[in-house]
Amino acid sequence: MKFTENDTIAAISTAVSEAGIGIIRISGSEAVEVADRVFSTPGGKKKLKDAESHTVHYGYVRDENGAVIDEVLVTVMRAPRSYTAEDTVEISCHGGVLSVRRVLETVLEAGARIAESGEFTKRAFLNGRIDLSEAEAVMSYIQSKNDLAMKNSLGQMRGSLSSRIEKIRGEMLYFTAYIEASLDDPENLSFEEHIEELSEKNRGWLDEIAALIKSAEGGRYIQEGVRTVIVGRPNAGKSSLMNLLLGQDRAIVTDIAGTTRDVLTETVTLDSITLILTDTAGIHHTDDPVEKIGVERARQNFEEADLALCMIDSSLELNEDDIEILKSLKAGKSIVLLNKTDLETVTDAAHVEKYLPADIRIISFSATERTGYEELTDALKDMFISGSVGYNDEVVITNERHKRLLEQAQDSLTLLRGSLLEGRSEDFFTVDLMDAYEALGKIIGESVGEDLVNEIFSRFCMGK
Ligand SMILES: Nc1nc2c(ncn2[C@@H]2O[C@H](COP(=O)(O)OP(=O)(O)OP(=O)(O)O)[C@@H](O)[C@H]2O)c(=O)[nH]1
Ligand SMILES: [Mg+2]
Repeated sequence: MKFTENDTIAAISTAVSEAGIGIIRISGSEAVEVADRVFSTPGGKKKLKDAESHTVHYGYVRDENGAVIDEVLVTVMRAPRSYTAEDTVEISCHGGVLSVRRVLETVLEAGARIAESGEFTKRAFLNGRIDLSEAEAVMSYIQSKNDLAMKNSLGQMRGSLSSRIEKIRGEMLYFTAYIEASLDDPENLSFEEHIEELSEKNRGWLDEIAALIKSAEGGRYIQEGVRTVIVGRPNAGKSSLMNLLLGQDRAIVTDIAGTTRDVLTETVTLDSITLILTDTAGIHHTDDPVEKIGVERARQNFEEADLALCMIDSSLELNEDDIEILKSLKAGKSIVLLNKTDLETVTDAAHVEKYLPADIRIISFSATERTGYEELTDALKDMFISGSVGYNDEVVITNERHKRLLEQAQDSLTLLRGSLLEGRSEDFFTVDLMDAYEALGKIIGESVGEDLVNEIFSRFCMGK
């Protein structure tokens, strides 16, 4: 790839808010010179250009008139042993919003250009220190909402996905080369006797790719969270459940049916599973125009959710609204909570089961007493993360781009399987093998275009 630039860039790499310290990162061929123009040690003699790599220096950043802007520590990291694989200087200053900005401005006046979003990581990629999937994992790592997401992206940052892709690609290349050679020199080399071996390898590749694609399903839950909607008739205790899960009184709870009118969404992480939790208005038939809109919104959220938590008031008989909701619950995407079990039971699991269209878990619950809470979190883990990254070291695909490319490779290898079964000629094999090889290559960033690379890195945050 040839769109490498190494002009010197700079940006604030920490959050811009009042904090203990703020860091300005400078990277590029003139990083050290630029830093030397603004930095001086107390004695004024020491120059960063003479400093060894990976050393820290105390001193001041001064503006062009020599006035001190901040007291700082400067870290020098020389190419290629830095995040970008270029000469890099990091200035740690006092973390005031204004002071950090002033230091950045001074660095820019001294010859650096402001970095674009993700440009440091983009350079690490363009300089070959990390591949594209590893760079993308850096972003997922920063955005992780729970331990599992963090663990998975950390693994991918360190090459857990890349190494699997590279292994398969290496094997593909070996077979392609052998086929090409036998086509060139049919007298001395024959691929005939390797066809069985290729068929077997292809089965292995297909299995491995299918498993990775399958992991993407859980991957979305791990990375982004499970879109969860709390549904039920008015007064069933939906908002009480919302507050219980959030650990704070976020939604209004009253004994008046129809308290919640609009949808309310909050993100919460319970024991390594993240829920994007939506409380809704009680679903029922009403003529009130405001309530009607609320009920409509509730239904729409219910349709689109990954998970419905259906609240049933166990102290009352099931009514039409309950029954309608129970009938519309989907297998694998619903849990029924028999709420208010601290009161005398009128409706039990057997009553509810009659209306369920599938085998759906029913949990005895009390939002006020917190009964059933553990059982609920266990059920959530069973449904959304068991068998994936939490319990073993499998790679989980959390990136849509990776998933699409894996599917492309799968299509090509399926064609290859057909050609092998039908006993077609060998040049058919190489075409499909090479298509699959290229699709997998794009995951790690081989032969991807400049536009795509720019697009991917533009989604990063500033200073990363
Ligand atoms: N005894 C008992 N009361 C509960 C329980 N959960 C909720 N309640 C009470 O039931 C009433 C309704 O609770 P909410 O959480 O507002 O119910 P909701 O489903 O959000 O109601 P709407 O927003 O009106 O649809 C309140 O008085 C709660 O205190 C429970 O487990 N046991
Ligand atoms: Mg409510």
